[in-house]
Amino acid sequence: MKTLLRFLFCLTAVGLARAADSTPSRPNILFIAVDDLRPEFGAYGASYIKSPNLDRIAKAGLTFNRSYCQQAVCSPTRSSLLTGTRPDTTKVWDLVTHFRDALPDVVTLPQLFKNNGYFVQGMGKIYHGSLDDPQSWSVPWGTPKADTYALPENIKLNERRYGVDPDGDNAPAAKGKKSKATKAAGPTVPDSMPAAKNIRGPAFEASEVPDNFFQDGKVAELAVATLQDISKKKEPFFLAVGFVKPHLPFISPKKYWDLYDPAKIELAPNKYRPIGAPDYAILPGGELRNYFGIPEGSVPDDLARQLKHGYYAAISYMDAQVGKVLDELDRLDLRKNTIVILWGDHGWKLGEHDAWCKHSNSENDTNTALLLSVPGMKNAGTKTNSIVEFVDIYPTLAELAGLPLPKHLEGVSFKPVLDDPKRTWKSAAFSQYPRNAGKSGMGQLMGYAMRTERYRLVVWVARDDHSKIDAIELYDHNLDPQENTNIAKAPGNNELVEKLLVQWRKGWQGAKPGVAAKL
Ligand SMILES: [Ca+2]
Repeated sequence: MKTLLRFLFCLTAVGLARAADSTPSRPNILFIAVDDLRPEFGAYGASYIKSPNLDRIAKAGLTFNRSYCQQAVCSPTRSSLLTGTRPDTTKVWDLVTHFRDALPDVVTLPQLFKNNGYFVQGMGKIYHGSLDDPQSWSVPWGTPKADTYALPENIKLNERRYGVDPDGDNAPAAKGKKSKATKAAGPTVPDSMPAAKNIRGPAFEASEVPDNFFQDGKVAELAVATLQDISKKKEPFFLAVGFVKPHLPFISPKKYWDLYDPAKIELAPNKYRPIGAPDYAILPGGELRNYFGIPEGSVPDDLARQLKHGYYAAISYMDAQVGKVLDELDRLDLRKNTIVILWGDHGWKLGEHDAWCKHSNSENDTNTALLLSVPGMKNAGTKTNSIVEFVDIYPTLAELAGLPLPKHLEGVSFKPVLDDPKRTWKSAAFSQYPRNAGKSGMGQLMGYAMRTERYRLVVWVARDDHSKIDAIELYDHNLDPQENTNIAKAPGNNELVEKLLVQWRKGWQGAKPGVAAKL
């Protein structure tokens, strides 16, 4: 009898051990969002920008050269990424609409993790402004308050501001409240808002203050403290940490400003609008002109150099804060079971096309920074040219964590690209941007962009009738990577445009891996 009992006990013990083996612990997720960071820093080959900590993530992960956001401005791109759907589904084309208006029951990316047993916490800029989503978090989202400027004269200048969204996107001061006028008129187009010129403080500043004087330093400290706390929990965590630099104003403690020699900062070579593009394709950037001392018209070269200096310094400042969070992850020995993802919410134009902003369908604005590090990945430290979209981040993280994919998703997990960074993937990425009016009295327009491996096609259609085309842009990245000349009407290109239009009409469903022919 004793022998039989011992035998049964052994069987049970083996069975339990097997069960434990077959359900490995789920990975933690460190989800880092960076505001207005374009894919230009160390990991992207721009060694003149000091970003040792972003580069650490790249060294332990994969760097995506062809990652594209779905609409190049804060709330639309974030709403799209975090719901895994595109702007025409979220109906968030502006800075005041919440995605829950159109998608009341959508399960967001952090919410999916919460619903599957994760402890989910968010801090800093994750959703835009005050458009938070309480359902996404296990505990309320929060951000430490901090001053924007450190120098007294700049604080005074900034106190003149009124009636402008705090994000600096030149939108109304709704601050999360919905503007009835805006809702009735359709999407808000940031650059078309009445100009509120020069009402903020300066566009850049360097001051002798500690890192935690500004918001990003405080958010890093909160993230470090939170990691210590949540690492003691039984359940895995999803920690979302949002940094607001290098968004305007380009401000950082002076030690980061001093990393750069202004004489070595190169200015954009293409200080002109794309030749042959419609006037509305690229706007000069009302956002920058909200800041004190920014003149109308082209930005003079000496000011351009100072602005770029400020942007680079702000990247280095943000990078140092990312480093504090990574250090704590290492100190707590969590890295071996934590996926780290870092993304910039869209690109930016630092003088390219004579513009200083995002808000367009151009490569400068839609091509985004994306780094993804998965413990034990075999291709750590490499780059990929496979085309991915921000809507793909949701299914990718869910698949990596072994979570079920909701049906509403409009992206595709790019986990196979992690295993084979050279593989052929999506045949195109799609972005969009609204404009107020076309040249032919067509009323409100939506520009829908399609980026294939070689071309960028942008089709500007009437908002209420997509069969009405106001203008087409076409750029050949093999010959014109800066998108300086629209060749849609160039002699001999009719057939190419028609061919690309066929692919464009198939949209994102037609560009999934293995579906469409490459162009
Ligand atoms: Ca942004």
